[in-house]
Amino acid sequence: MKVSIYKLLGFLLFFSFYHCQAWPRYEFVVKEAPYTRLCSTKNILTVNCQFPGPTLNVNRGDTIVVDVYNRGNYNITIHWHGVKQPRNPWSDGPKYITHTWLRATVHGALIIYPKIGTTYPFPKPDVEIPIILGEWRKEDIMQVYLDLERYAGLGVLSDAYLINGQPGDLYPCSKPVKAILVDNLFFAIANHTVMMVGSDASYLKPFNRTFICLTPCQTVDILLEANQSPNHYYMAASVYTTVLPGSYNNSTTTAIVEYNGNYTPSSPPVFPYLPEYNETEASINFAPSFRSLADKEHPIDVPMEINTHLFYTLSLGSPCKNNSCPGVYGTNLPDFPQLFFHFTADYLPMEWEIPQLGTEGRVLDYNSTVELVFQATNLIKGADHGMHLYGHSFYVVGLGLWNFDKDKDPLTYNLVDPPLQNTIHVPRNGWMAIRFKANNPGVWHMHCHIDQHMVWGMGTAFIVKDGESPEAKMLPPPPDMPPC
Ligand SMILES: [Cu+2]
Repeated sequence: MKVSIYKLLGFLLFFSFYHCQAWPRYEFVVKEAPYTRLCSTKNILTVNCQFPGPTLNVNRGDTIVVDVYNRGNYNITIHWHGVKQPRNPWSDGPKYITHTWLRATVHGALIIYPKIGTTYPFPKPDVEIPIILGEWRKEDIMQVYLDLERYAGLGVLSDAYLINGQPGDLYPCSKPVKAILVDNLFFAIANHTVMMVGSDASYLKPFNRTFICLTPCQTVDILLEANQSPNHYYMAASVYTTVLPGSYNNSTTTAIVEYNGNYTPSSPPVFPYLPEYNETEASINFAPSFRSLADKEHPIDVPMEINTHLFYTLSLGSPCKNNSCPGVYGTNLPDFPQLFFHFTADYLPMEWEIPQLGTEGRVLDYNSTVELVFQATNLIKGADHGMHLYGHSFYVVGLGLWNFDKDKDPLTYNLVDPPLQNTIHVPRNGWMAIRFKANNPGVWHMHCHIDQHMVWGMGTAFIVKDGESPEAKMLPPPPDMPPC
Protein backbone atom coordinates (compact mmCIF):
# COMPACT_ATOMS: atom_id res chain seq x y z
CA MET A 1 0.00 0.00 0.00
CA LYS A 2 1.29 3.45 -0.83
CA VAL A 3 0.50 6.31 1.48
CA SER A 4 1.06 9.90 0.53
CA ILE A 5 2.01 12.12 3.39
CA TYR A 6 1.74 15.86 3.10
CA LYS A 7 3.86 17.56 5.63
CA LEU A 8 2.99 21.15 6.17
CA LEU A 9 4.61 23.60 8.47
CA GLY A 10 2.62 26.49 7.07
CA PHE A 11 0.20 28.74 8.72
CA LEU A 12 -2.97 29.88 7.13
CA LEU A 13 -4.95 32.89 8.05
CA PHE A 14 -7.13 34.25 5.32
CA PHE A 15 -9.96 36.51 4.50
CA SER A 16 -11.63 36.81 1.18
CA PHE A 17 -13.76 39.23 -0.70
CA TYR A 18 -14.77 37.13 -3.64
CA HIS A 19 -18.42 36.23 -3.90
CA CYS A 20 -19.84 33.64 -6.21
CA GLN A 21 -22.41 31.04 -5.32
CA ALA A 22 -20.87 28.45 -7.60
CA TRP A 23 -17.57 28.34 -5.76
CA PRO A 24 -17.08 26.05 -2.74
CA ARG A 25 -17.40 28.11 0.41
CA TYR A 26 -15.71 27.56 3.76
CA GLU A 27 -16.20 29.30 7.06
CA PHE A 28 -13.30 29.96 9.41
CA VAL A 29 -14.18 31.26 12.85
CA VAL A 30 -11.01 32.35 14.62
CA LYS A 31 -11.55 32.11 18.35
CA GLU A 32 -10.01 30.87 21.58
CA ALA A 33 -10.53 27.33 22.82
CA PRO A 34 -9.05 25.42 25.77
CA TYR A 35 -6.47 22.76 24.89
CA THR A 36 -4.57 20.44 27.22
CA ARG A 37 -1.06 19.23 26.43
CA LEU A 38 1.78 18.09 28.71
CA CYS A 39 -0.50 17.99 31.78
CA SER A 40 -1.63 21.61 31.58
CA THR A 41 -4.49 23.45 29.95
CA LYS A 42 -4.49 26.86 28.34
CA ASN A 43 -6.61 28.82 25.92
CA ILE A 44 -5.21 28.97 22.43
CA LEU A 45 -6.39 30.78 19.34
CA THR A 46 -7.88 28.31 16.86
CA VAL A 47 -9.79 28.09 13.61
CA ASN A 48 -13.21 26.55 14.31
CA CYS A 49 -11.91 25.36 17.73
CA GLN A 50 -9.61 22.92 15.90
CA PHE A 51 -5.88 22.56 16.50
CA PRO A 52 -4.32 22.16 13.97
CA GLY A 53 -6.95 24.00 11.96
CA PRO A 54 -9.23 22.50 9.33
CA THR A 55 -7.74 20.92 6.21
CA LEU A 56 -8.92 22.31 2.90
CA ASN A 57 -8.98 19.84 0.01
CA VAL A 58 -9.03 21.44 -3.43
CA ASN A 59 -8.11 20.63 -7.00
CA ARG A 60 -5.57 22.58 -8.95
CA GLY A 61 -7.31 25.47 -10.68
CA ASP A 62 -10.23 25.63 -8.23
CA THR A 63 -11.48 28.92 -6.87
CA ILE A 64 -12.71 28.68 -3.30
CA VAL A 65 -14.23 31.23 -0.97
CA VAL A 66 -13.24 31.32 2.68
CA ASP A 67 -15.22 33.57 4.99
CA VAL A 68 -13.21 34.41 8.07
CA TYR A 69 -14.74 35.74 11.27
CA ASN A 70 -12.32 37.04 13.86
CA ARG A 71 -13.73 36.37 17.32
CA GLY A 72 -10.31 36.52 18.96
CA ASN A 73 -8.64 39.27 20.95
CA TYR A 74 -6.10 40.34 18.35
CA ASN A 75 -6.19 41.73 14.86
CA ILE A 76 -5.17 39.09 12.39
CA THR A 77 -4.15 38.76 8.80
CA ILE A 78 -4.15 35.54 6.88
CA HIS A 79 -1.33 34.15 4.79
CA TRP A 80 -1.78 31.40 2.22
CA HIS A 81 1.63 29.89 2.41
CA GLY A 82 2.91 29.30 -1.09
CA VAL A 83 -0.41 29.86 -2.82
CA LYS A 84 -0.04 32.94 -4.92
CA GLN A 85 -2.65 35.63 -4.77
CA PRO A 86 -2.13 37.17 -8.20
CA ARG A 87 -2.16 40.99 -8.11
CA ASN A 88 -3.75 40.85 -4.69
CA PRO A 89 -1.32 41.55 -1.85
CA TRP A 90 -4.06 42.97 0.34
CA SER A 91 -4.93 39.90 2.33
CA ASP A 92 -1.76 37.83 2.27
CA GLY A 93 -0.10 38.95 5.44
CA PRO A 94 2.17 40.75 5.96
CA LYS A 95 3.26 39.26 9.18
CA TYR A 96 5.17 41.24 11.75
CA ILE A 97 2.71 44.12 11.35
CA THR A 98 0.24 41.89 13.15
CA HIS A 99 1.11 39.20 15.65
CA THR A 100 2.92 36.52 13.78
CA TRP A 101 3.14 34.26 16.77
CA LEU A 102 -0.57 33.64 16.73
CA ARG A 103 0.07 31.27 13.87
CA ALA A 104 1.65 28.92 16.39
CA THR A 105 -1.85 27.56 16.81
CA VAL A 106 -3.77 29.13 13.91
CA HIS A 107 -2.63 27.05 11.00
CA GLY A 108 -3.81 24.20 8.85
CA ALA A 109 -3.16 22.30 5.67
CA LEU A 110 -4.28 23.13 2.18
CA ILE A 111 -4.09 20.03 -0.01
CA ILE A 112 -4.12 20.62 -3.74
CA TYR A 113 -5.07 17.58 -5.80
CA PRO A 114 -4.35 17.35 -9.52
CA LYS A 115 -6.63 19.21 -11.88
CA ILE A 116 -9.82 17.25 -12.47
CA GLY A 117 -9.25 14.79 -15.32
CA THR A 118 -5.51 14.50 -14.66
CA THR A 119 -3.52 12.46 -12.19
CA TYR A 120 -0.25 12.39 -10.29
CA PRO A 121 3.05 11.81 -12.07
CA PHE A 122 3.65 8.97 -9.57
CA PRO A 123 1.62 5.93 -8.43
CA LYS A 124 -1.72 7.04 -7.05
CA PRO A 125 -1.64 6.65 -3.25
CA ASP A 126 -4.17 4.43 -1.53
CA VAL A 127 -4.40 6.78 1.41
CA GLU A 128 -3.37 10.40 1.87
CA ILE A 129 -2.51 11.81 5.26
CA PRO A 130 -1.48 15.37 6.07
CA ILE A 131 1.21 15.56 8.74
CA ILE A 132 1.74 18.90 10.41
CA LEU A 133 4.81 19.33 12.57
CA GLY A 134 4.41 21.98 15.23
CA GLU A 135 5.49 23.12 18.65
CA TRP A 136 3.80 23.53 22.01
CA ARG A 137 4.58 26.02 24.70
CA LYS A 138 2.93 25.92 28.11
CA GLU A 139 3.28 29.69 28.34
CA ASP A 140 0.82 32.02 26.65
CA ILE A 141 2.08 32.47 23.12
CA MET A 142 1.83 36.26 23.16
CA GLN A 143 3.86 36.37 26.37
CA VAL A 144 6.55 34.32 24.64
CA TYR A 145 6.59 36.83 21.84
CA LEU A 146 6.75 39.84 24.16
CA ASP A 147 9.60 38.30 26.15
CA LEU A 148 11.50 37.57 23.00
CA GLU A 149 11.08 41.10 21.70
CA ARG A 150 12.07 42.58 25.04
CA TYR A 151 15.09 40.45 25.83
CA ALA A 152 16.17 39.34 22.36
CA GLY A 153 17.48 36.19 24.00
CA LEU A 154 16.90 32.51 23.57
CA GLY A 155 14.26 32.27 26.29
CA VAL A 156 11.67 30.87 23.94
CA LEU A 157 12.35 27.16 23.99
CA SER A 158 9.27 25.18 23.22
CA ASP A 159 8.09 22.52 25.65
CA ALA A 160 7.33 19.93 22.99
CA TYR A 161 7.30 19.28 19.29
CA LEU A 162 4.03 18.11 17.81
CA ILE A 163 2.82 15.85 15.04
CA ASN A 164 -0.70 16.86 14.07
CA GLY A 165 -1.14 18.74 17.32
CA GLN A 166 0.04 15.92 19.62
CA PRO A 167 3.45 15.53 21.24
CA GLY A 168 3.42 11.72 21.24
CA ASP A 169 4.06 9.22 23.99
CA LEU A 170 7.62 10.20 24.86
CA TYR A 171 6.26 13.26 26.68
CA PRO A 172 4.44 13.21 30.04
CA CYS A 173 0.62 13.06 30.04
CA SER A 174 0.65 12.28 26.35
CA LYS A 175 -0.86 9.47 24.35
CA PRO A 176 0.52 7.91 21.20
CA VAL A 177 -0.65 9.69 18.09
CA LYS A 178 -2.18 7.51 15.46
CA ALA A 179 -1.60 8.74 12.50
CA ILE A 180 5.62 27.97 14.40
CA LEU A 181 7.78 26.71 14.39
CA VAL A 182 11.22 27.93 15.22
CA ASP A 183 13.41 24.93 14.56
CA ASN A 184 14.61 22.79 11.70
CA LEU A 185 13.46 19.23 12.21
CA PHE A 186 14.68 15.80 11.17
CA PHE A 187 11.81 13.42 10.39
CA ALA A 188 11.85 9.67 9.77
CA ILE A 189 9.65 6.57 9.86
CA ALA A 190 11.19 3.43 11.35
CA ASN A 191 12.28 0.73 8.87
CA HIS A 192 10.77 2.63 5.95
CA THR A 193 12.33 4.53 3.12
CA VAL A 194 10.16 7.36 1.87
CA MET A 195 9.99 8.63 -1.68
CA MET A 196 10.11 12.39 -2.11
CA VAL A 197 7.72 13.42 -4.88
CA GLY A 198 6.99 17.09 -4.24
CA SER A 199 7.95 20.19 -2.35
CA ASP A 200 6.11 23.47 -1.83
CA ALA A 201 3.30 22.22 -4.07
CA SER A 202 5.58 21.46 -7.04
CA TYR A 203 6.42 17.99 -8.22
CA LEU A 204 9.96 16.66 -7.93
CA LYS A 205 11.79 13.93 -9.74
CA PRO A 206 11.26 11.12 -7.20
CA PHE A 207 14.11 10.15 -4.90
CA ASN A 208 14.35 8.00 -1.80
CA ARG A 209 15.33 9.01 1.71
CA THR A 210 15.53 7.27 5.08
CA PHE A 211 15.11 10.63 6.87
CA ILE A 212 14.41 14.19 5.80
CA CYS A 213 15.19 17.61 7.26
CA LEU A 214 12.77 20.50 6.97
CA THR A 215 13.00 24.16 7.83
CA PRO A 216 10.00 25.91 9.41
CA CYS A 217 7.04 26.13 7.04
CA GLN A 218 8.71 24.10 4.30
CA THR A 219 6.32 21.55 2.80
CA VAL A 220 7.04 18.25 1.12
CA ASP A 221 5.05 15.39 -0.36
CA ILE A 222 6.39 11.96 0.44
CA LEU A 223 5.22 8.52 -0.61
CA LEU A 224 5.40 5.78 1.98
CA GLU A 225 5.17 2.22 0.75
CA ALA A 226 3.85 -0.03 3.51
CA ASN A 227 6.12 -2.92 2.53
CA GLN A 228 7.49 -4.03 5.90
CA SER A 229 6.26 -6.82 8.17
CA PRO A 230 3.01 -5.95 9.92
CA ASN A 231 3.97 -4.14 13.12
CA HIS A 232 3.88 -0.78 14.86
CA TYR A 233 6.50 1.72 13.70
CA TYR A 234 7.29 5.08 15.17
CA MET A 235 7.50 8.15 12.99
CA ALA A 236 9.52 10.76 14.83
CA ALA A 237 10.87 14.28 14.52
CA SER A 238 13.69 15.94 16.42
CA VAL A 239 15.58 19.17 16.12
CA TYR A 240 18.50 20.07 13.92
CA THR A 241 20.35 23.09 15.25
CA THR A 242 23.81 24.54 15.63
CA VAL A 243 23.19 26.26 18.95
CA LEU A 244 24.73 24.96 22.15
CA PRO A 245 23.13 22.17 24.21
CA GLY A 246 20.70 23.72 26.67
CA SER A 247 19.73 26.40 24.18
CA TYR A 248 17.31 24.23 22.25
CA ASN A 249 14.52 21.79 22.87
CA ASN A 250 16.13 18.34 22.56
CA SER A 251 12.94 16.33 22.86
CA THR A 252 11.45 14.06 20.18
CA THR A 253 7.87 14.02 18.96
CA THR A 254 6.38 10.74 17.78
CA ALA A 255 3.39 9.16 16.15
CA ILE A 256 2.81 5.51 15.32
CA VAL A 257 2.23 3.85 11.96
CA GLU A 258 0.12 0.74 12.62
CA TYR A 259 -0.26 -1.98 10.01
CA ASN A 260 -3.69 -3.59 9.72
CA GLY A 261 -4.02 -7.32 10.36
CA ASN A 262 -3.58 -9.93 13.09
CA TYR A 263 -0.13 -9.81 14.65
CA THR A 264 1.54 -9.07 17.96
CA PRO A 265 3.22 -5.68 17.67
CA SER A 266 6.65 -5.16 19.16
CA SER A 267 6.56 -3.16 22.33
CA PRO A 268 7.67 -0.43 22.25
CA PRO A 269 7.26 0.13 18.51
CA VAL A 270 10.36 0.13 16.34
CA PHE A 271 12.10 3.53 16.53
CA PRO A 272 13.65 5.25 13.50
CA TYR A 273 17.18 6.51 13.15
CA LEU A 274 17.37 10.29 13.44
CA PRO A 275 20.65 12.17 13.06
CA GLU A 276 22.22 13.96 16.02
CA TYR A 277 20.92 17.47 16.68
CA ASN A 278 24.04 19.11 15.19
CA GLU A 279 24.70 16.93 12.15
CA THR A 280 24.99 19.65 9.57
CA GLU A 281 25.92 17.26 6.79
CA ALA A 282 22.71 15.28 7.38
CA SER A 283 20.66 18.47 7.28
CA ILE A 284 22.06 19.77 4.00
CA ASN A 285 22.48 16.63 1.90
CA PHE A 286 18.75 16.68 1.23
CA ALA A 287 18.19 19.88 -0.78
CA PRO A 288 20.67 19.14 -3.61
CA SER A 289 18.50 16.16 -4.62
CA PHE A 290 15.51 18.41 -5.38
CA ARG A 291 14.88 18.55 -9.13
CA SER A 292 11.77 19.64 -11.00
CA LEU A 293 10.13 17.21 -13.38
CA ALA A 294 10.81 19.69 -16.19
CA ASP A 295 9.03 17.61 -18.83
CA LYS A 296 6.43 18.41 -21.46
CA GLU A 297 3.53 18.12 -19.02
CA HIS A 298 5.36 19.99 -16.27
CA PRO A 299 7.47 22.63 -17.97
CA ILE A 300 9.66 25.05 -16.08
CA ASP A 301 10.24 28.71 -16.77
CA VAL A 302 13.52 29.60 -15.08
CA PRO A 303 14.75 33.10 -16.03
CA MET A 304 17.87 32.79 -18.19
CA GLU A 305 18.59 36.50 -18.71
CA ILE A 306 18.93 38.29 -15.38
CA ASN A 307 18.52 42.03 -15.14
CA THR A 308 18.46 42.38 -11.33
CA HIS A 309 21.29 40.82 -9.35
CA LEU A 310 20.91 40.86 -5.57
CA PHE A 311 23.23 39.52 -2.88
CA TYR A 312 21.77 39.50 0.62
CA THR A 313 23.85 38.48 3.62
CA LEU A 314 22.03 36.84 6.51
CA SER A 315 23.25 37.60 10.02
CA LEU A 316 21.76 37.60 13.44
CA GLY A 317 21.23 41.09 14.78
CA SER A 318 18.94 42.89 17.15
CA PRO A 319 15.45 44.24 16.67
CA CYS A 320 14.24 47.78 16.24
CA LYS A 321 13.04 48.38 19.79
CA ASN A 322 10.54 51.04 20.81
CA ASN A 323 10.19 52.38 17.29
CA SER A 324 13.94 52.95 17.10
CA CYS A 325 13.95 52.40 13.34
CA PRO A 326 13.35 55.56 11.39
CA GLY A 327 10.18 56.00 9.33
CA VAL A 328 7.64 53.44 8.26
CA TYR A 329 9.52 52.11 5.29
CA GLY A 330 12.00 53.13 2.65
CA THR A 331 13.08 51.71 -0.69
CA ASN A 332 16.82 51.73 -0.20
CA LEU A 333 17.66 48.18 0.74
CA PRO A 334 21.16 47.80 -0.73
CA ASP A 335 21.58 45.25 -3.52
CA PHE A 336 24.92 44.18 -2.07
CA PRO A 337 26.50 44.38 1.37
CA GLN A 338 28.51 47.52 1.98
CA LEU A 339 31.49 45.38 2.79
CA PHE A 340 32.54 42.08 1.27
CA PHE A 341 34.53 40.06 3.75
CA HIS A 342 35.19 36.41 4.56
CA PHE A 343 31.54 35.91 5.56
CA THR A 344 32.02 32.47 7.04
CA ALA A 345 35.34 32.96 8.84
CA ASP A 346 35.65 31.48 12.31
CA TYR A 347 36.52 34.81 13.85
CA LEU A 348 35.07 38.10 12.71
CA PRO A 349 35.52 41.56 14.20
CA MET A 350 33.06 42.34 16.98
CA GLU A 351 32.13 45.71 15.48
CA TRP A 352 30.63 43.99 12.44
CA GLU A 353 28.14 42.28 14.71
CA ILE A 354 26.28 45.52 15.31
CA PRO A 355 23.70 45.85 12.57
CA GLN A 356 22.56 49.05 10.98
CA LEU A 357 18.85 49.09 11.74
CA GLY A 358 16.38 49.97 9.06
CA THR A 359 13.02 49.31 7.48
CA GLU A 360 14.01 49.29 3.84
CA GLY A 361 12.50 47.37 0.95
CA ARG A 362 13.54 46.89 -2.68
CA VAL A 363 11.46 48.11 -5.62
CA LEU A 364 11.31 45.75 -8.60
CA ASP A 365 10.02 46.66 -12.04
CA TYR A 366 7.21 44.51 -13.33
CA ASN A 367 8.59 41.40 -15.05
CA SER A 368 12.13 42.08 -13.96
CA THR A 369 14.20 38.91 -13.77
CA VAL A 370 15.84 38.57 -10.41
CA GLU A 371 18.73 36.48 -9.18
CA LEU A 372 19.12 36.64 -5.43
CA VAL A 373 21.98 34.99 -3.58
CA PHE A 374 21.45 34.45 0.14
CA GLN A 375 24.78 34.29 1.92
CA ALA A 376 24.68 33.12 5.53
CA THR A 377 27.40 34.72 7.65
CA ASN A 378 29.16 33.55 10.77
CA LEU A 379 28.59 36.83 12.58
CA ILE A 380 27.74 36.29 16.27
CA LYS A 381 27.71 32.53 15.77
CA GLY A 382 26.11 31.92 12.45
CA ALA A 383 22.82 30.09 12.08
CA ASP A 384 20.61 28.22 9.67
CA HIS A 385 17.85 30.24 8.08
CA GLY A 386 14.53 29.36 6.45
CA MET A 387 13.95 32.04 3.85
CA HIS A 388 10.41 32.53 2.57
CA LEU A 389 9.07 34.83 -0.13
CA TYR A 390 5.46 35.91 -0.50
CA GLY A 391 3.66 36.36 -3.79
CA HIS A 392 6.17 34.41 -5.92
CA SER A 393 7.68 31.00 -6.11
CA PHE A 394 11.32 30.85 -7.14
CA TYR A 395 13.73 28.41 -8.69
CA VAL A 396 16.64 27.28 -6.54
CA VAL A 397 19.46 27.28 -9.08
CA GLY A 398 22.46 26.87 -6.80
CA LEU A 399 23.56 26.10 -3.27
CA GLY A 400 26.73 25.42 -1.41
CA LEU A 401 28.71 25.79 1.75
CA TRP A 402 31.04 28.66 2.66
CA ASN A 403 31.41 31.86 0.65
CA PHE A 404 29.61 32.27 -2.66
CA ASP A 405 32.14 32.68 -5.47
CA LYS A 406 30.62 34.97 -8.09
CA ASP A 407 32.98 33.68 -10.79
CA LYS A 408 32.94 29.96 -10.17
CA ASP A 409 29.63 29.11 -8.51
CA PRO A 410 27.29 30.33 -11.28
CA LEU A 411 29.00 27.79 -13.55
CA THR A 412 27.53 25.06 -11.38
CA TYR A 413 23.95 26.38 -11.49
CA ASN A 414 21.18 23.98 -12.37
CA LEU A 415 19.21 25.78 -15.07
CA VAL A 416 17.82 22.55 -16.52
CA ASP A 417 15.51 21.22 -13.81
CA PRO A 418 15.81 23.42 -10.69
CA PRO A 419 13.10 22.96 -8.04
CA LEU A 420 10.34 25.56 -7.72
CA GLN A 421 10.01 26.52 -4.07
CA ASN A 422 8.84 29.26 -1.74
CA THR A 423 10.72 28.35 1.46
CA ILE A 424 14.34 27.21 1.58
CA HIS A 425 16.84 26.13 4.17
CA VAL A 426 19.96 28.26 3.85
CA PRO A 427 22.49 26.30 5.88
CA ARG A 428 24.75 27.83 8.47
CA ASN A 429 27.78 29.25 6.67
CA GLY A 430 26.28 28.36 3.31
CA TRP A 431 24.60 30.09 0.40
CA MET A 432 21.67 29.60 -1.92
CA ALA A 433 20.93 31.26 -5.26
CA ILE A 434 17.34 31.70 -6.43
CA ARG A 435 15.79 33.12 -9.58
CA PHE A 436 12.30 34.46 -10.19
CA LYS A 437 10.38 36.80 -12.44
CA ALA A 438 8.72 39.66 -10.56
CA ASN A 439 5.36 39.27 -12.27
CA ASN A 440 3.02 39.74 -9.32
CA PRO A 441 2.50 43.44 -8.54
CA GLY A 442 2.19 44.36 -4.89
CA VAL A 443 4.23 44.52 -1.71
CA TRP A 444 5.57 41.11 -0.80
CA HIS A 445 7.24 40.20 2.43
CA MET A 446 10.42 38.13 2.45
CA HIS A 447 11.76 36.88 5.73
CA CYS A 448 13.43 34.13 7.70
CA HIS A 449 10.85 31.66 8.97
CA ILE A 450 12.71 30.98 12.18
CA ASP A 451 10.50 33.20 14.24
CA GLN A 452 13.16 34.54 16.59
CA HIS A 453 15.16 35.73 13.61
CA MET A 454 12.16 37.45 12.08
CA VAL A 455 11.32 39.20 15.33
CA TRP A 456 14.93 40.37 15.48
CA GLY A 457 14.54 41.94 12.06
CA MET A 458 15.48 39.35 9.46
CA GLY A 459 12.95 40.40 6.87
CA THR A 460 12.30 42.90 4.12
CA ALA A 461 9.79 43.46 1.32
CA PHE A 462 9.84 43.48 -2.44
CA ILE A 463 7.65 46.19 -3.92
CA VAL A 464 6.74 44.94 -7.38
CA LYS A 465 5.49 47.76 -9.59
CA ASP A 466 2.45 47.56 -11.82
CA GLY A 467 2.98 46.59 -15.45
CA GLU A 468 1.49 48.35 -18.46
CA SER A 469 -1.57 46.25 -19.28
CA PRO A 470 -4.68 46.15 -17.04
CA GLU A 471 -3.90 42.47 -16.26
CA ALA A 472 -0.50 43.52 -14.93
CA LYS A 473 -1.81 45.93 -12.32
CA MET A 474 -2.67 45.40 -8.69
CA LEU A 475 -6.32 44.83 -7.92
CA PRO A 476 -7.96 47.56 -5.86
CA PRO A 477 -7.94 47.09 -2.09
CA PRO A 478 -10.99 45.45 -0.56
CA PRO A 479 -13.70 47.85 0.59
CA ASP A 480 -13.21 46.82 4.23
CA MET A 481 -9.45 47.42 4.20
CA PRO A 482 -8.60 49.02 7.54
CA PRO A 483 -7.13 52.53 7.24
CA CYS A 484 -3.52 53.14 8.34
CU1 LIG B 1 17.03 33.00 10.24
